Amino acid sequence: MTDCLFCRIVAREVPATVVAEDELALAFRDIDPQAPTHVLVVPKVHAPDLAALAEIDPAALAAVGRMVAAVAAQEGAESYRTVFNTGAGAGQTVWHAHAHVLAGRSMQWPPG
Ligand code: DGP
Repeated sequence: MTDCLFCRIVAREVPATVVAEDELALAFRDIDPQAPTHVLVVPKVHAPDLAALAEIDPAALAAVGRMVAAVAAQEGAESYRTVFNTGAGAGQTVWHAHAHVLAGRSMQWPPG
């Protein structure tokens, strides 16, 4: 058994509210939502962050990008924010690449 939380969600060993899935990626609701829509889109393959995913499996990275747009459309979001936190100083807490899809409220810039 892996100790990666998102690998375990992909394997359905840890429950999550899944909103989209294809061969290469999975989307599920964040357990601590920061907006009315807050969905995480993860590659099924393990990679610790965005850059590593681009090296390990570019097709999975493309699938994540397509799923981000599909989830936003599914949620009825005309505007949305996509965030990849990379590194502890940027707020990354789970070391499996994931896109946050945030929508349903106005967004500030610069982000905090
Ligand atoms: P980050 O901080 O960028 O690494 O984002 C990790 C996100 O994962 C954070 O917003 C909270 C979410 N999260 C942590 N544990 C769980 C879990 O068990 N289930 C779900 N659905 N989300 C989780």
